[in-house]
Amino acid sequence: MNGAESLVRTLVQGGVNVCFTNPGTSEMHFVAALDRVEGMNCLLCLFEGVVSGAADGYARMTGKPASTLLHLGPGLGNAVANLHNARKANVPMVNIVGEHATYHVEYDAPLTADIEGIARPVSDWVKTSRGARTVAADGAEAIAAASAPPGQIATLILPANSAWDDSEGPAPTPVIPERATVAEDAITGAAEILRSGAPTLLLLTGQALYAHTLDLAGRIAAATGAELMAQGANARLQRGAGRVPVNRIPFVADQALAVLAPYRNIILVGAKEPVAFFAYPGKPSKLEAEGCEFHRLCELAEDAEDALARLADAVGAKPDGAAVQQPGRPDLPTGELNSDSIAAVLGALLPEGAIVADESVTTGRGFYPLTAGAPPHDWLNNMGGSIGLGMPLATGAAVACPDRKVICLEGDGSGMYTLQALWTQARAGLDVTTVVFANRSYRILMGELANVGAENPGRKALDMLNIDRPDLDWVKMANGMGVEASRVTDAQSFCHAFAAGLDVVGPYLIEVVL
Ligand SMILES: Cc1ncc(C[n+]2csc(CCOP(=O)(O)OP(=O)(O)O)c2C)c(N)n1
Repeated sequence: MNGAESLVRTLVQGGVNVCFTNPGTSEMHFVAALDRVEGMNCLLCLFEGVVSGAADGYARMTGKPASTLLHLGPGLGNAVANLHNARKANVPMVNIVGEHATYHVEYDAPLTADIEGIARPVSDWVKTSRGARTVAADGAEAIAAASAPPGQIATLILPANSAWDDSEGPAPTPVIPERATVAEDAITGAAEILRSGAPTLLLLTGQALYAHTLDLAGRIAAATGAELMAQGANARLQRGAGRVPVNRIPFVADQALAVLAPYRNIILVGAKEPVAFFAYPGKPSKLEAEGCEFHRLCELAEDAEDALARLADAVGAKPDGAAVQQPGRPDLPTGELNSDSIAAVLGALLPEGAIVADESVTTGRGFYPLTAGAPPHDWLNNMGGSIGLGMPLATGAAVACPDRKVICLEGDGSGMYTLQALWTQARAGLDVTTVVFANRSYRILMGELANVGAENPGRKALDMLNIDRPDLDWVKMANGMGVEASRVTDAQSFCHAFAAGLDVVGPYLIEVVL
């Protein structure tokens, strides 16, 4: 057995049984090994940003790492933006990056690059295999590193000769570390604050936004009068009818300051202290009201479910005490297409168990209220702010959950970065309905221009913010990658197209012209 096969067997035995790939010559032995080893589902992606974004979506929905297969420094480089997003989402991921044979590196062949240097800023763990006899053990170490709570990016660099030389077979499955439980001090401290009667917010993210954990937070809120809120962006938020409702901190810094203003105490449950997305002249970076104090119940890597359960006991929260979202769907709208009418269509038709990959940028800012009473669903955000995640994220979520409908809400500007994901969706028959908000602009940046104080944009500046001339034809682009598609210009036709997309088992795209 060669090193590549020992690595693939180690991955499969270690529970890593999906690989998103874009290979080259140096990865040929890994690719060949895929045919000899049962149990690895391999999906080709036509750009590496799709590879890394899909692995992120897969990990968010399964809690375990997918592997990626990338071609030397440039292939890894193409994957970097969505690796950045994945790292901010704290997902587990095992990257396998091919490298020249160890003896070939010194000749500076065209693809020679500082792979470790490219990997380090977007990885929590980086290792170059030293040879075929240790590559399986390195793979096992990578799985353990990726799986360390709350989830890490592990990048294993695989020189071609460590793939083709003889190995000693697969390495044993590593021990996956458990989440640590929080010390009693954190529980008693939080309970004391909650009993003080001062206006208090529980700010949640990570595990705390999974339905059963959220229920504990809801019980604490009901018992103490505290309120709940989620971070502005979250890896996976479980919401809908019958679940404890939570809103997110708004993106716009002034709005965020306003919603946080009433609280005297903010208890962080996995969440970070909130900061503005950017600095703006004359505005604070930290989103904190005067006199508000932050307290930490648990870190993201710690066991939020255990911490909230203990806190619920400490404050005497009743079982079944949480206030949950009542079911309710808006009426199907007619007339103009805008953020509200789109939200109404989503709220009216969102199927039970849907997974929403949200990169809707400005169009989607108001989608939460009208979708709150839809049947239970999961909502995934871009955590790293690097656009071009939505379609890959949806692709990975669909691979993870083949029995659930995935809905990708996508800005047209963001969508253009990684639309190759549509081809992978078509090839694998993935059940994704993509809605592209074709406002023909980088609308968010129009607002940012004013927010940073750059006034009176002229023709040249506006040309950098509009993506018209020519208008993008999303129907043709989707069709060209094997995905059925339609274009809508009013709310009623969006209702029909969205319903049609949901009926298709497989990918479908709707261009919503705004
Ligand atoms: C990788 C990367 N490049 C550029 C940006 C800057 N940027 C932020 S939002 C945006 C445009 C988003 O346009 P679109 O998806 O159409 O949404 P809209 O603003 O129109 O709602 C750009 C270019 C970014 N965040 N990430």
